Amino acid sequence: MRRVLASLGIVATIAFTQSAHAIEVSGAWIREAPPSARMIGGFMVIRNNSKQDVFLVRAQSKRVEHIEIHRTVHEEGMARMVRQNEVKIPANTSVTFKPGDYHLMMAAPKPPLKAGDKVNITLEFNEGEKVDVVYTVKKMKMMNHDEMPHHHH
Ligand SMILES: [Cu+2]
Repeated sequence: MRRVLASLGIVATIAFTQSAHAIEVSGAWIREAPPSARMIGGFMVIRNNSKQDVFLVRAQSKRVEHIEIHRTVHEEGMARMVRQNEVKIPANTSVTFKPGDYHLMMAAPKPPLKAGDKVNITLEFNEGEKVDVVYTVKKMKMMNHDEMPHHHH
């Protein structure tokens, strides 16, 4: 009995820590890609409710591999994707990851993800903060820059 109560205490503590989080992630989705696609894009809105700037430094998942943080940049009419070591989320501000801008880029898993699938990705911020996010796979018929060849550094 004592052991059960102790376990419940731990659960309650974790729940409290998460609800007190200064970082909120919403609208998380991954674009459904054709089976031949090697890379897929992930998108979301990251809100920083704190008074300090935070930096997204890493994304990890058990379901998808090689997640990189990218930004599509436009130079002289050409779009290319540039890997980001970090993305600043200024204090009391939201940053939107969307097609043609900041995005997560990851290896397309086999078998391919289908619309409606859920993918857990952990976003890691500076100072060790981690936020677990559920991404929903959705269809999007629009052409965008995520399908362009990668720029490697
Ligand atoms: Cu990319």
